[in-house]
Amino acid sequence: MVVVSQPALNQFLQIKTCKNTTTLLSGIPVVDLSSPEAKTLIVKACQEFGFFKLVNHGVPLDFMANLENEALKFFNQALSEKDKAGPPDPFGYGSKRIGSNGDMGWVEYLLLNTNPDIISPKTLFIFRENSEIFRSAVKKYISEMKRLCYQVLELMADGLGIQPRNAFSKLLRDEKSDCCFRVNHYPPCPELQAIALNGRNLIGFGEHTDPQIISVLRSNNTSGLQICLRDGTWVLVPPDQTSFFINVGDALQVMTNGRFKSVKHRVLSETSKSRLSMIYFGGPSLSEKIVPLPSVMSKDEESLYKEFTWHEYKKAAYKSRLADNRLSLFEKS
Ligand code: GA4
Repeated sequence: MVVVSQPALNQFLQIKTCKNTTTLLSGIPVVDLSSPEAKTLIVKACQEFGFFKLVNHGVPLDFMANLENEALKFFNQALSEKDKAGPPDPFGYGSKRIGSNGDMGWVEYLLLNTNPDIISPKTLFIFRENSEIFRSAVKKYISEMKRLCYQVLELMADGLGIQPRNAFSKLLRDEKSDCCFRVNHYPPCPELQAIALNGRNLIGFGEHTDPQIISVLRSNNTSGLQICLRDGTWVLVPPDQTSFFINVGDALQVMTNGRFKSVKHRVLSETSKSRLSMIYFGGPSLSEKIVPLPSVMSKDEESLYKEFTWHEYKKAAYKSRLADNRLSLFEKS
């Protein structure tokens, strides 16, 4: 007989389940960063899916593996140790609660801000209390993520015929850019799955779009990530620990006046294997106005959105629930 403690069961019952889809995204767009076709394929993928897989990216595989190992060491500690880096404000260690408006998921995480000038006390605490090896693995990984984002954003601008080609990337290069880094650990849940789920899956991280410009995700080889196609179908994204998955965020949707789609995605928990993902979110500085770039727009085209700053958008995002359509607040009627 499977015995599950009452507190574990209570926490589990607060987390939603959903029916898993069996569709495997066979036609997932794959972009080889070293190919001359990259910019064309990136634009096509961002228009159709807001999502693509990036291969031949040049990020050393051992940077990815080292950080994964260090993160697992953190998550394998006793809860009382991890809780010293929480509760998230939104940075720090969090477990099951996502944001502060009642969203829950079968996940524990570390959220760090990455700008050394505006580093949060919780982020500093995590680095102080954990090994120098962890700190340096995060640092190396993040500098690769920055480089990758600049390169991808410049290819996007090139592909869209935008001048100058750093029109997007300069927002992340800004010394006040508001970028953050998240490590999500989805523990396995075999007992709970067996007793109560009846073929449904626990939601690890509920459906949402990312508010920023761009997100770069890397996971271990455990599946769980799903994206929502434009017709509303959910499809599984087969994991690939050597590649990155790029998401268009809400801000990039606005800056391209809706040409690029910010992709709705979610993670459903696996029953038997733990999933570890690391996501770098590239956002502009708080004072940046998020408006369609003039060189994207055709003659007489009007912005689909009211003007807003990244600070205003972020404030609205933090008042919203994960699944809310945050951009609808800023759409012109
Ligand atoms: C989704 C993307 C990033 O993980 C994140 C998340 C943030 C958080 O976990 O603190 C939010 C979520 C995310 C959007 C709506 C709000 C804020 C949780 C939540 C319910 C760090 C981000 O920037 O926005």
